[in-house]
Amino acid sequence: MTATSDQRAFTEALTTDQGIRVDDTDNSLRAGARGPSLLEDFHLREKLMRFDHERIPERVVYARGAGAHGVFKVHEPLDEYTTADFLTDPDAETPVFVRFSTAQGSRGSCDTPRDVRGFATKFYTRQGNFDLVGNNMPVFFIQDGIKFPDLVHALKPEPHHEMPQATTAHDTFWDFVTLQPETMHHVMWLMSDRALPRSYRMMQGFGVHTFRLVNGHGRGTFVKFHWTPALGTHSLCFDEAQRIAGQDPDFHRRDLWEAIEAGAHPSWELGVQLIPEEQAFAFDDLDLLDATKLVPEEIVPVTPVGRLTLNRNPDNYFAETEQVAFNVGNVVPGIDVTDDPLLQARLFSYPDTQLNRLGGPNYPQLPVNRPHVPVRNHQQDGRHQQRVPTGRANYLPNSLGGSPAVAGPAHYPELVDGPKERKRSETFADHYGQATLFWNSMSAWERAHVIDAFRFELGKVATMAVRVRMIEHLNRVDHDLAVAVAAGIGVEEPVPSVANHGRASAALSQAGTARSPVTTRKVAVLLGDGVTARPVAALFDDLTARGVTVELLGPVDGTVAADDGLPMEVTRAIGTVASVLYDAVVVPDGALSLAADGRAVRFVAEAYKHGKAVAAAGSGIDVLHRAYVPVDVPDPALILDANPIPGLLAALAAHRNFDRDVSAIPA
Ligand code: HDE
Repeated sequence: MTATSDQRAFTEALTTDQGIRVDDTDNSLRAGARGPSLLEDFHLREKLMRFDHERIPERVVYARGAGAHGVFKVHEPLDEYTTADFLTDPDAETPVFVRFSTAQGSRGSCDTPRDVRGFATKFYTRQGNFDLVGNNMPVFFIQDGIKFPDLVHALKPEPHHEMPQATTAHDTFWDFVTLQPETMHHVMWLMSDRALPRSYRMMQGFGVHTFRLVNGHGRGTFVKFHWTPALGTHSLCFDEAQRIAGQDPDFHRRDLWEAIEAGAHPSWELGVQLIPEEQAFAFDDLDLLDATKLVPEEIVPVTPVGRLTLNRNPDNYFAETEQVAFNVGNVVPGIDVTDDPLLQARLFSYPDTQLNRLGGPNYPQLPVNRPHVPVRNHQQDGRHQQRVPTGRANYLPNSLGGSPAVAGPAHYPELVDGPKERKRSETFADHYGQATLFWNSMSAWERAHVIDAFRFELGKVATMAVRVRMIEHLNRVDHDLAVAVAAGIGVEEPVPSVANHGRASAALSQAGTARSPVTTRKVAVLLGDGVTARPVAALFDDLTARGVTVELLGPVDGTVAADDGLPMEVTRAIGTVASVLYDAVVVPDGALSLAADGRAVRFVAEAYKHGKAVAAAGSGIDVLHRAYVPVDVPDPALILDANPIPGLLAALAAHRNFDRDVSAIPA
């Protein structure tokens, strides 16, 4: 949306909605200065009426989000597979709007609960809008859309008291999960660190379903869409995510906004897994139409085909991020849906929900939803119609007003033949194999986090029978996992049942993510009077030049007196922030007061506990001692060198050291 509409920085006179100038917007019209307000005050009535009607229903799921504008460019023409123009013309710069979101919480909840994240992209192509409405996890809880209301009812706050908010750690969710074992694979993802992204800019996206590409000869190819972030796929740990929820509930939307404002435009590679239609049944242990399964990258590699870059923040949250209306059914020629029963149900649900949310059938006319190509048809009237069609012929065929050509692409002529029946395919029957695959693919620290997450969530479940049922399911995923979780939640150790198949897929682990660019990572430097000026200045200049954000935290706002006798300006007072808002902490030499400052000690202890880079020199090391940081344990992210910059850069690029034993750190 361009800033053509209302400019908030009014330079002209204030008016009512009718364009009438307003003489006073601070005092209502009264019968005498102390008398009652008068009904005839249309300005007062209009102002209050407009205020009273500001809210629209929030999304029934994925209510809390953050959006951004950007562009997509394909690398090489994909015309062997599709006629979609934006995938075949490398010169085309396709505008996009992306909305990231959490799924469970309401609009005013926080950004960092344990949750799946939405990654929805609207491509304004030259052939109309294509919406790729995906998640940051490649599979979904259920196989058939008819279960979606049950799933969402179970995971949302419980209906009698509307608690708890934005979390699955309660009885109804786990009751449902344990009675609907097709959820098992997605639940493994949900209990992993994938549910706690460090940033929207550092998470993968997936179309989840199998879609279909169709080329100029009418040949179809099954496709799975993947987004891979340029900054690597990185996560918070759970303790950190919980603390952030209080420190900065807007953590992810702020992160996205600030990066784009700073010109650090986040980008993702679009990748495709292509599967010829003849190979639809080539996989023994998965059905391409089953959204609870992924196709391991080792079996069908992901081919990078294009780049998405987000380069502009919305002008207005409501007009754009709130009113954007995605629909999985918005597919352009050359892309088609498949018979996945989850996808089929979504085809109904998305446009239906917009009618409720946006109040009528004309929501595609809203600026953020409008295709960037002409819209010509005889759809008419309805609430909030913005267009003024001319002429008398509002039907087809007609001989009185001209007729648009009816020459769109044909639907993919898939052969459909079968009895009408309410039945799941036998090929959807395995609910545990890929849950085991996921578990087998995790590194040691990832497994430890998964066990902790299960213990936390099930530990909040009051109904013992539900806990016991979940252990039975986990026992079919992996016996050791079940034993470890059971031990934490007061459930008897299960006896081994099913043997682990032993297969793994390296692509599923975040431990394998390559070292990432350090741009936009955040480093805190703790200051106090006497701090050594020269190393702090060198660190600041070096890291800032590499695009790292360095903040100097003082005991209070203003300055500290550095060892060179000069005042050193602080970025902000330590009491207004917390270590969880940074990726690393540096405690320089010379600031003797820090070791006696509980806020500094806690800052360091917590950063260490959360696997972050901690660098210290001279008297700064005393703060580490007070924080129980074991300075003698070899640790690539514990940097005690005279020049901490190389170590810090390496640790930031590695994201975190989650291999530390932090069980004894009191934070
Ligand atoms: Fe959605 N989903 N969904 N969903 N979904 C919505 O549409 C629904 C599913 C996803 O930023 C709603 O406009 C059904 C899978 C995202 O605006 C609603 C089913 C995946 C977003 C809806 C699914 C998603 C939504 C709520 C099962 C991952 C946010 C508001 C058949 C691939 C889009 C709205 C945004 C939003 C229904 C399953 C992702 C109610 C019935 C699978 C990212 O229409």
